[in-house]
Amino acid sequence: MSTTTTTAVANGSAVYPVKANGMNGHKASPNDAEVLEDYTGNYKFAPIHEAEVSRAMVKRYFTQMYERAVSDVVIVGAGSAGLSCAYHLAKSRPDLKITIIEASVAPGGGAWLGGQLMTAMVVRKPADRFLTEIGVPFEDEGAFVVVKHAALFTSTILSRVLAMPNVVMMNATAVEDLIVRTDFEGKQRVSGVVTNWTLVSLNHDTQSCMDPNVIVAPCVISATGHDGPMGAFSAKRLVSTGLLAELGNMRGLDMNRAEPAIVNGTREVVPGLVMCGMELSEHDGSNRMGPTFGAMMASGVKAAHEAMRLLDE
Ligand code: 48N
Repeated sequence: MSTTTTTAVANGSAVYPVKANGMNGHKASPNDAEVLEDYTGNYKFAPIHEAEVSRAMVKRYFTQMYERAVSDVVIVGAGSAGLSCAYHLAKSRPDLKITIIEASVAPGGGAWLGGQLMTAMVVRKPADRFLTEIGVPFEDEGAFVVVKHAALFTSTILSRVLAMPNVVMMNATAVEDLIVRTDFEGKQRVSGVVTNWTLVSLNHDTQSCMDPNVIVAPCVISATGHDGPMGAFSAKRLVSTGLLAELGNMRGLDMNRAEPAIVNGTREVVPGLVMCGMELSEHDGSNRMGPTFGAMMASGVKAAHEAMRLLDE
């Protein structure tokens, strides 16, 4: 059924024929209806059928889910470290299929605000070079720089990462386990991640047997932070699976010790798993740095280098 109706448009504007979009396969297109960007009360959209919206989303999401079941790199956590890693890795290796898994609906982790919910973000030099590279303006205070709002960094790095053709991000999706394979020498290697919708992962106590999904990848980068509902996820899982004897547990705040320790400690902590950002402070027992973010950016970049080394082995 496809009918053409005409709609008188008020305020003396011309009358535009608007063709209703029946489900008989007629696809709405802009030339089916004069679309009016008229803010005098006559704003008009091209016609659509609700099912088209659903199909546009479902087709894309599940196609990428199918294609990314085998990825080259999975990055767990889209906070400042994970996103900085994704940016540098995707830019350096556009051939790699990089899949980011982020448990929250809103990616960005703790980098939407500075300290104590205040808005400015402090970044110690030389990490300001990363801000310059991605195009985030800042005020220079000598030994450090200040981004006027942390969200300016996070929204910029997010937009840069999501614009990269080889990057797919699945937010509201949790990594709830690691794929660990044992080779013929008995050596265990992380070979991918186990995923579920975050709302499911957080409700395993309310409904049993809600089994997960998997993504296999020769390299997993874990950047799940030190707090939050699933903070330090991989570090804790390494302990419970016996791949790590015990957690180092993050130590008290010491900016001058913490930031170089996190950057220089960024590494492949077990075969196939690179760890970066504040999750590393829980793994290694290094200090926390508090409301300064340069180490997250530099650690993310180093994790990208570690991943490239690992993949080239
Ligand atoms: O921002 P975070 O928490 O982690 P980082 O390491 O990127 O940045 C840490 C930084 O914000 C600080 O904590 C600052 C520097 N403060 C230091 C201090 O001394 O207090 O991002 C981690 C992301 C979050 O978005 C989580 O939702 C996500 O990881 N996440 C997960 N995503 C998927 N699966 C999981 N299991 C999971 N766990 C956490």
